[in-house]
This record gives sequence, structure tokens and C-alpha cells, in this order.
Amino acid sequence: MSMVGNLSNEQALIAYKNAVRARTLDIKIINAQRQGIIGFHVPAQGQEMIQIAIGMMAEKEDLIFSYYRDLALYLQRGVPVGDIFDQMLGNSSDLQKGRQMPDHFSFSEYNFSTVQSPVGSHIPLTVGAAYAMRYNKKKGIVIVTFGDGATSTSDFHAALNFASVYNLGVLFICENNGFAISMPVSKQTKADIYKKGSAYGIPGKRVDGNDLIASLAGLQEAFDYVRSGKGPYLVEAVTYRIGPHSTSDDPKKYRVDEITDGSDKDPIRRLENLMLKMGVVDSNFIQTTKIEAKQEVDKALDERMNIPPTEPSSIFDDVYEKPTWIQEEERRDLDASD
Ligand SMILES: Cc1ncc(C[n+]2csc(CCOP(=O)(O)OP(=O)(O)O)c2C)c(N)n1
Repeated sequence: MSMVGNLSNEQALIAYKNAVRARTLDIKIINAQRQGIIGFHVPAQGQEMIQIAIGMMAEKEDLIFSYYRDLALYLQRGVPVGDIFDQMLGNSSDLQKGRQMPDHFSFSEYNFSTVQSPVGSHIPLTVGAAYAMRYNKKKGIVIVTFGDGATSTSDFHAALNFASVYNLGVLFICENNGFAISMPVSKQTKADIYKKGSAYGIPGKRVDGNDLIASLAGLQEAFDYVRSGKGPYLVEAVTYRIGPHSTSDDPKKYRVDEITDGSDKDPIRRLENLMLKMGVVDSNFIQTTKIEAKQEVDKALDERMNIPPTEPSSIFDDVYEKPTWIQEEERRDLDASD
């Protein structure tokens, strides 16, 4: 029995497991932040389904410019939980050597570009990346994710314009979670986000980003369009940010939560209910999945916390091919001060 279109039961189970892993990881990171183990976090809870759907539709060779709230997308694309913790901790196994804020990942092995902090600033880079791909005759498309607030930045508009003018293979995906920190989307923009591309000749579509099946169905047309070389496409995935903007934020000051972890509208619960109804899983499977996810993230954090921190003197690495005499001197001073 197939759940929808060409989504097999096996794919649905993997998607569900990754969504649960992402949620469990998110909760673990928040708790670790509260204990002073991790400095900062931008939770991804509530946005898992659209992220899983993107991960399912993307090919290996596609280059993804993710934003800071894409935990489920990383897991669906195969990034190990431990590598995520390495970055969050900034330990000596962190690929970025502890030089970036937590959540600003750079999983190049999985064809992700580096997450950037200034809202919307990664969007124009996708135009150059897609141009380079075409110039170098490389396979694949460029996918970029961002929030609703980012669609009011000038970077978003410049990117859409140039992607369209050069007919580039960029799939723009807005994860509209209803808020830009405390600013509700209704006060932030007057336009329907998926229509913002029309000013640049880019087709757009709104999808239910809280529903895996709807997200996959909606994304199909967008992926097909971009892959066929017709040019860029804009998807607005309507989703909901469960919880705060970041660990530095208190959403109780500006809103009443409409969806909470585990409530009926929770996207993970919705997929769970669908799979239960269709007899794809039973309650035992659901319970086991949650227990296994908890064991996996608990073990991964324990292990990664034992990895020593990045050496402070590594700040002198990677600056020049050969260190300058000033750097050598500063490194000696730093070592002597230990
Ligand atoms: C250029 C810039 N202005 C302000 C900020 C502070 N800031 C960080 S995230 C954020 C909200 C972004 O909202 P949205 O694009 O909707 O994404 P979300 O965080 O809701 O997923 C703001 C204003 C920033 N990082 N960069």
C-alpha cells in the first residue's frame, strides 16, 4: 500500500523517524543551552515537515543554502546528530573550529553552504552559485530556504530579479512560520509571499508546510520546473514556529501559542495520526521511535561533550597560506600565556 503518489511506506517511515529525531534533538539542545552547555539555539520545532520534504526531493548534487532553523533538513540529508553537536559546542571536531555561532552550520560534505546570520544575505549568493553551476556544466539545482521576514529584505528582491533575468536554476523556499522574532507576518508584509515572484516573472505556489504529503505534492511541481531549466520558482510553505524565536526570546510577551509540541495541529502528530489511520504504523512503533531518538541524542551529546574544545591558538590557522611573522609572534605570546 502506498500512502500517496510515489511515496512508499518505507519513505514515510524514514521521514517520520527523522522528524522525531529532529524534534528530540531540538529539545535536547534547548535543555543543554539552559544548562550552560551550549551558548545559543534557534529552535526548529514545528517546521520539520517542510524541511523533511525538501530533503526528500533534493538530489545529492543539489546545492542547498539553508538558514539557521533547518535541523530536520540536515537530518533528512544524512548529517549525523554528533556533527550537529560538534558545531553547537564548538569543540575540536567542529568543522568550523568553533569560529561560528551555534546553528551556523557548514556541512559541505552534504552539499550545504554556510548558514549566515544577517537575514536574507545568503539569498543573492544562490544566484552566483546557480550561474557557476551552469557555467561549469554541473548537474543539479540550487535550493535556498529562508523565513517570511527575509522576503522583506532587499537581498531577497535582488536575488529574485537576477535569478529570473539569467534564467537560473534556483528554487526559493520560504518557510513562513508566521513571525520574524515578535513581528507577525501580517504586520511585516502586505503581500502574499508566494506572489512576490510575479514582479520578476517567477511563478510561485503556497503549500501547507505542516503536512508532509501536501508539502511533497506542492514541491514536486516546483522541483520539476526548476530541474527542467525553465528558471527559478518560489514556494511559500506555510508552517508554524512552535516556541521561541531563539533561546534569548520569550514569546509569551507577544503571542499565545496556537500549536504546541504534541498538540493535534503539531505537524509530527498529524503525520503520526495519518500513518496510524492507514495502518502503516502502530502505537508501539511510535513509542519505540521516540525512545530510540532520545537514546541517540543523549548518547551523541555525552560523547561530543567529551571532545576537548578547539585550541585558542587555532585562530591563527587558515588566515594565510603561510603565517606572517606577526601571526607567529602572536601565537608564541598566546602559547606563553597558558
Ligand atoms: C539584517 C538583519 N537584521 C536583523 C537581524 C536580527 N534577526 C535575526 S533573525 C530575525 C527574524 C527573521 O525572521 P524570518 O526571516 O521570518 O525567519 P524566522 O527567524 O522567523 O525563521 C531578525 C530580525 C539579523 N540577523 N539580520
